[in-house]
Amino acid sequence: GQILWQQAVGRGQLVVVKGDITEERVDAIVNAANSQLAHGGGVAGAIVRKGGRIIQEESNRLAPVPVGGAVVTSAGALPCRWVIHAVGPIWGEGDEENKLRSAVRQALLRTEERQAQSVALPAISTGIFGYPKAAGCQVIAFECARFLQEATFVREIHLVAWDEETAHCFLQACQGLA
Ligand code: AR6
Repeated sequence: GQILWQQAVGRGQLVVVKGDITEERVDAIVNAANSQLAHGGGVAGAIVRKGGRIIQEESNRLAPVPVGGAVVTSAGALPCRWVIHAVGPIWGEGDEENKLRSAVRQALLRTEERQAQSVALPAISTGIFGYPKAAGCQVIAFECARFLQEATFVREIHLVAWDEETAHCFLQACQGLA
């Protein structure tokens, strides 16, 4: 994708990218999944269409995943090595901010456990799940920056925006980091 912004955080880099997450040149990409790991629409649909049904088949063996959790499958035909399925909250179910924080953090922990160096995340929960975009992007950017301060293996986190509004929200959130 197109790099919109990049800054050193801790020993790593936080990068805002505009583009399709399935094409990112990173070790792992994060999927915005539901608890059943039934990958229908949105970024999940794109990941399974491009990566192939092995991703859905492995997912079926790992489901259900609690809201705020994250699990790993292989990536099929995608250029990355792993897909990390993070389950964000549906807006309106309650305690959404903490659940989104947890989903991001769990996804990054799964990345670190694989000793992967680079990972790309979409704006989890802010599409079909209805989390307000600006607020959601702020939570995601903050948790990624925090993680980079303490990570051993993870050195590069890409925040990938598919649409213009999300790109703007990720940029605002990153520029507002302390
Ligand atoms: N690359 C990067 N970002 C994308 C892409 C892409 N190829 N496609 C969409 N987005 P969503 P959610 C953005 O709806 O809100 C699925 O059906 C999109 O513009 O994918 O967590 C799952 O199976 C938005 O900014 O995820 C779940 O049931 C962001 O990704 C449910 O949707 C997240 O939108 C999850 O909903």
